[in-house]
Parts: sequence; structure tokens; C-alpha cells
Amino acid sequence: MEAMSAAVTLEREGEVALIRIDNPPVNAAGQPVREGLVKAVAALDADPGIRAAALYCAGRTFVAGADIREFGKPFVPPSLPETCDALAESRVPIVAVIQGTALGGGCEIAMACQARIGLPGAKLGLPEVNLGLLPGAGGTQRAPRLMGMAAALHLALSGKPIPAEKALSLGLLDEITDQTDPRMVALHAARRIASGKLATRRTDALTVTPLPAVLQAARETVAKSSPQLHAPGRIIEAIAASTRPIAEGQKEERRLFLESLEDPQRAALVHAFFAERAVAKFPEQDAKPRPIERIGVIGGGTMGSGIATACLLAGLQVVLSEQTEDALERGLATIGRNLDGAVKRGKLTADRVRATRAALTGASDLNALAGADLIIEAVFEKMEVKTAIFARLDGIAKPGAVLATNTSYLDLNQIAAATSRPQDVIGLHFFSPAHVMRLLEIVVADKTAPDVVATGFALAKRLGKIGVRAGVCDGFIGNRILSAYRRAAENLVLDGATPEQVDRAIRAFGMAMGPFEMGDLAGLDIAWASRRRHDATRPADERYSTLADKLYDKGWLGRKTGRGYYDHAGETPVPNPELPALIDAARAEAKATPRALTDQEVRDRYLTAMIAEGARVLEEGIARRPVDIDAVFLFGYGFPRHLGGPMFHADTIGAAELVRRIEEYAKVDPQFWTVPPLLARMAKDGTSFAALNEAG
Ligand code: T1G
Repeated sequence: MEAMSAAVTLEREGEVALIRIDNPPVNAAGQPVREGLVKAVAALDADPGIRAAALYCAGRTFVAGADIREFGKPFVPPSLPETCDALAESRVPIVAVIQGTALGGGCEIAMACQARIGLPGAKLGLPEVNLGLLPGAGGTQRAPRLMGMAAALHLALSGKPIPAEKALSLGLLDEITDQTDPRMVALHAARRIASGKLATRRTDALTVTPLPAVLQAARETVAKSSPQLHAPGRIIEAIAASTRPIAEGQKEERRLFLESLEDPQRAALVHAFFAERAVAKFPEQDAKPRPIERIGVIGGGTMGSGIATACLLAGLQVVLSEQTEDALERGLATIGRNLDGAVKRGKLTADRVRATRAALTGASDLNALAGADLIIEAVFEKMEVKTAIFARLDGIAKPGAVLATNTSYLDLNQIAAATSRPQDVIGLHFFSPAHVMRLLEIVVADKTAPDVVATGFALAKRLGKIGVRAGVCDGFIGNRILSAYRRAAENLVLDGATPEQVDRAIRAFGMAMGPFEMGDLAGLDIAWASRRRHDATRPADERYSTLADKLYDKGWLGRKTGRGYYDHAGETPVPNPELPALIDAARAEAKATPRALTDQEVRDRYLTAMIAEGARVLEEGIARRPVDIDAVFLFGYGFPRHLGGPMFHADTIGAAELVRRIEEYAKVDPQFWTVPPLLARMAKDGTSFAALNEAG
């Protein structure tokens, strides 16, 4: 075994050689991998005794792609394209042996080799589009050569990995083996090449059949499905170039790849990729989670049945508790429908349905939860209801059971104080529909034990959700910030915008929905209850829009009553024709001086409110880092991934400009528009939220 670099070794076995990559945790193609591969190919070329070689990886997976952490840092040669070219031009035929996932640059390394074998469960993919990139190491030229232009377009535009069987049928793999040891498969395959029993192909010598209609269809599809994203169009153009001689095609690919590397969308999408992983690091992460196999769910309404469904889909045992048999039946029926939906969506295989349904039991007596490892309360959002339930649970739940509430804003410390075991109490704030939305706010009270926090994160992982640690305040991270930019939206209407203009401007920014259409969807009674909750503490000088109250008073609660800010009677919602009169009345009451606002002004004010409240949430320690806020909004509130999240986006505006905007807006509404001290300091010091993330 001869070291080619810190991550690559070369082993000679008679007339064959084995190239081994070992770069934990996922064999990312960082500089040591690239350097080692180039040296290994040179060593093979220089050794006439070697007639065939195999490339395999140590650990759980083949190369998972370029090392994303290198982006934006000074480049250290050789590049991944040069590495793949070296493999493609190797005198000695090389077979790539793939376990786990060969993704991005990893798939490109495999495609540059002269044959590819998949181990059981292997997957191959070109996920670069998810990072705002394109396969930039020859992938847009070699994938069409191996699998045809149409399949290559689908693989690179979907960004989704395909199983080995599909890869084999498309020509991306040459064989699948049932052997599980990569080295053994590698040694055997190299020997088969040497003895002429395993055919090899030089990918670069293959040609691509032009499919102009397929290319045009792809252009039209991406123009419709993701008009705001830049990478898909670049991928199509790079793959279109694959009908040219490979050197020309690679030149076009390189041009487009370098363009994508500089694109702000790439930085934002890579940030979003790491955000999902960064939030899984939290102060209590070394504590041992408590075992969670049996889950009790209290409340079979929308949230409770959604939470129960999420737990069932994760293979957990669930006892659903409701107050009456009728309510229980309704809850169980909702869960049944959710599971049917999961089967339709392919989230639950037919053979698992029976076992999943059998894991669910119902009870109309809280005592049935005595054996649960973790109990999640999801009942009516009233403090007295929740504290009464937790007081009862204190006498029912077994010692060590985790007691969780799904409250979306109530004071967790007060709920914990209703028990004699506050250390076992935690907030698990799910987002509706709870069995679909990936975000889970894990709310930590003053006395929550570290292993209970770790249990919350273990449950999030088990449910396939993204857990984000939050401190206790009204609305935690997401809803607290939501209330700020919702208020900014209401004040924008006082100042001259229409709800439709605000929604249009925010959708044009990239949010899935604007605030008013979101309100109509969720139900205007939810925000009404939130405003009532603040009546007693609302400062007298607060600028308050009565428009939403006027809609509520008319019984216009949005989609569920057919009318809210919009009329939902027809195919597509149209602005409520009775709204202008109510808007005029609300403006008069607020003594507002409406004027025409541009969509840009609407966006600036709305986003500045979001970011300013995010800065306050950071300052108070409700969120530990800006990236935690980004994760909440990327995975729970439809913030566009290609903009990285509110705090990542804030850095593209800059603290000084944000402070300037707030001071300008404060001239009309000084009570709402105050400069958060953190933002003022950042403006003065010239620091960024990214720097705060680094500081951790
Ligand atoms: N580079 C650097 N680090 C990576 C990485 C990568 N490509 N992939 C994963 N990691 C880290 C991750 O941050 C985490 O670190 C640890 O590995 C385990 O990951 C030229 C330009 C492979 C399916 O987009 O999809 O190639 O948090 O928790 O759930 O054309 O990681 O432990 O410190 O996700 O088992 C294309 C991205 C790159 C694949 C494994 N490749 N990775 O999932 O583990 S661009 C990708 C994944 C490219 C070329 C272009 C997943 C996984 P830490 P994990 P997992």
C-alpha cells in the first residue's frame, strides 16, 4: 500500500492495482483526494506491469461530491475537472466501485472511469443544482455520453439521486453486485478487466445524439417551475454542448460553472445546505437522549393527529388521547387519512401500512399514557388548559418520561411549573401539517434537563425533521419574527399599499406566499387571537391597524369562510371588493397619510422588520446564532432557499443600510421602528451575521 496523498493510497496486486480513497466522513473530493488520484493515475501509467485497476472508497460511502467547504476559499490544485480528465485518459482501465452515494463530483469521478459497479443500495446523483451549481467536473459532458441527453438532463435538473438498478438501466452503471465489501469487489473487478471478462469503455470516446426538442422542453419546464433560479438554465446549456467534441463541451461547462460559482444564489444555497446541519449542533448535544419508543399524544385535532402521524411514520408506537370517544374517533380517522395520503405520496409503502396502523392505539383516559416514554400535549392554546393537563400528567407519567407541549407561543416555564418535574418538560413546536413540515422548534425552558433537550433533537432526527433550539418568549423564533413582519405589512397598508400589492411584492421576492394570502390560508382568527392576547400590554402609542379586526368582526376569516382579504369563491382568489372601504376606515382611525408605495419599498420595509426582529431574538438569546433563524425560516416559513434565509440575506444588505432604513421608517412610526442594539453595533463595527455564526 503506497500513499499517494493524505487521503489516497495505491495497492498493487500482481497485474492489477487498487486505488483507495479514505477521507471521512463522506470522502468529499477535497484537495488531498484530487492530488492523490492524479498521482495514482500517473503511477499506473508509469508501471507497465499493471493492466487494470479499481477505485474504491473506505467508509460508508463513495465520494459524496466536491468538498463544499472549499467553495469561496483560495483554490489549491489540482482541480476536480483535471482529476477527472486524468482518470478518463488513464492508460490503465479503471473500474469505479460504488457503495453508499456517488454524488456530484463523486459521480463525475465514477463517470470518468472506464467502468462502474454498484454495491447493494448504492445511489448515484448530480445534486449540484441544489447548491446553485452545475456538475462542473465533466459531468455535463460525460453523463449524456453514458446515459443519453434526456436522462442526463433529468438527473442533473432534478438533483435527486437514483438507485443502482435505475442507474444500470440508464447505462450509468455497468454492473450491480450483491457483494458488500468494496475492496473485495474492486480486486475481483480489476482482475476481470485484466482477463478480458469485464468490458470497459472510454467515456470521452462516446458520442451524444442531439435532442433539440428535449432541450427545448427542458428550457420551457425550468422557465415555468423555477424562473428565479439560475443554475437550471446553465445546466441545460452545458448539456446542450455535449454534442460537440468533448474538449469544446468541457470549455463551455467550465465557463458556466465559474459563472455559477460567483452567483450569489450559490452562496445562499450552500449556506442553506450547511444550515440544516449546523442547527443539529447545540450546547446539550453530548447528553444522552432518553429512550423514545412509545409516544403519547394528547389532542386529536389537526396538530395532534399530525404529530401522531409523524411519529407513526417514523415507526414509533403511539397512544392518542382525547377527552371523549367522539373526539377520539375523529382524531383516529384523521390519522387514518393522513396515512392514506402518506401512501399516495410514497412516504409509506403498502406493506408497512398494516404495521403502522397497528402501532396506533386510542384512549379517552389520560392514564393510558402512563407507559409512554414521551408525551406531547397538543390541545387548545390556553394556559389554564395546558397547566391543568401537565398537573395531571405529573401524577400519571412514569418517572423519566419527557413531557412536551406543542404550544406555539405560551410561556413554557409556567407550564413546567405546573409539575413537580420541570426538568422533564420541553417545548416541541411542530408546524402544520405536522407530518409534512420539516421544522421542529425545540423550546428549552429554564429548568429543562440537558438530556431532555438531547431527547428533543433525537426525536426530530427520528421523525426526519430539522430541530432548531429556541428559548422561551412569545412565539419563540419563528412566530415572534412573523408577528413583527406581519405588523409591518399591516402598516404598509395604512401607508398606501393594498394587501394585494404587498402579497405580490413579497411573492416576487421569492416567498411562497405573501402575508395576507397566508393569513387567509391559515385563518384570520389565529392572528385575531394573538392580537387580543396583546391587548392588555399593547403600548398606548403603538401604531395599530384595525383592518384585520374589521374583517374578523364581519366573520371574514379567509379561505375557511370563503372571504378574507380575498374572495375565495372562484377558481383563483380575487381581492375582496369590500376591502377598500375598510382600508379607508382603518387609515382614518390611524390618522395615516397614504401615498403610492413602490413594490421595492414594500419589500424593503417588510424584510427590514423581519431582520430587525431577528436581531432582537439573537440579542435575547432566543436563537443562539443567525443560522438558527435562517433554518427556521427556510424549513418552516417558505423563505426562498436561493436567498439563504433572513439573516444570510441581511448580510447582502448590510447592517449600516438596515439601520438607515429603520431610522427613516421611524419618522412615521417611532414606536415600532427602533434600531436593535446588535444591529447598531454591527453597523458601527462593520461586522456581519456570518461572523456571528462563525463565533458560534
Ligand atoms: N463537502 C463537504 N462536507 C460534506 C459534504 C460535501 N460535499 N457532504 C456532506 N458533508 C459533511 C456534512 O456537512 C456533515 O458534516 C457530514 O459530512 C455528514 O453529512 C464539481 C461542485 C452525502 C447524502 O451536494 O447530500 O460536487 O455536520 O450529515 O445524512 O460537480 O451529506 O458532520 O460536520 O449530510 O449521511 C455535490 C452533499 C457537491 C452532496 C450524506 N454533493 N451531501 O448524508 O450525512 S458540489 C452534494 C449530502 C459538486 C462538482 C460539484 C449528504 C450525504 P458535519 P450528513 P448523511
